Amino acid sequence: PANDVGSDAMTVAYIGLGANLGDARQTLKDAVVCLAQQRTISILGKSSLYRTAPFEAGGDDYYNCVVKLDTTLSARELLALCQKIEHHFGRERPYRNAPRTLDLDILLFGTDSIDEPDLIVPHPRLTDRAFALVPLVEIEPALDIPARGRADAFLAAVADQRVEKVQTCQCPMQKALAAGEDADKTRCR
Ligand code: A4P
Ligand code: MG
Repeated sequence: PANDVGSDAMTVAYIGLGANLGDARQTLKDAVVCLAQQRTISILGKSSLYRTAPFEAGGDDYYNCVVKLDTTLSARELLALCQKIEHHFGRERPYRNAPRTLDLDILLFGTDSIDEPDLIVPHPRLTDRAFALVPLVEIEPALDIPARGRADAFLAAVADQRVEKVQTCQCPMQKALAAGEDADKTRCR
């Protein structure tokens, strides 16, 4: 429609979601639904949910995941949307890296390299952090990070950071997978 925000050009972007306050698992699921309901966004993929050790931060374990999406928004519009969604989930910012109900970071926006005071893409700390890198490589094993190269090349350096997949799907396909059936036929998140 003519009154949609953004242009008609679509960009593939990756968003990292994190939470460690309240019902963090449920918050991440709801936030993915929230993104999917935007007219300007189509979800193309979602990683497993991961339980992760707080990195350079205190508080409880985090839950993290990554979504791949197609959007007509500009990077700046996508950032504004992410911040609006964080706000709706009750995000407060008492100090940097404070525990949070929901954090949405733009990890990649197409092949763009953006370096502005309030928006840096690719996310500057993406390759140092298992909680972002592991789910990203799960959904895109052959991913190239603009100006940095293959994403999976950075995995070894973050292998000491605790991240564990959480089984969220209780459907029959997941049970079949657990029972050892062909993973490709039973893939389910
Ligand atoms: N900003 C700049 N670039 C971006 C981008 N690509 N995506 C600016 C999103 N925002 C970007 O973010 C601060 C400012 O970053 C924003 O105003 C935006 O304009 P924020 O979300 O308000 O504050 P923050 O999250 O406390 O700081 P920051 O620097 O974003 O922290 P991080 O890097 O997000 O790290 N450990 C585990 N296990 N899991 C986690 O999810 N998260 C953090 C936060 C620390 N440790 C963690 C986790
Ligand atoms: Mg953030």
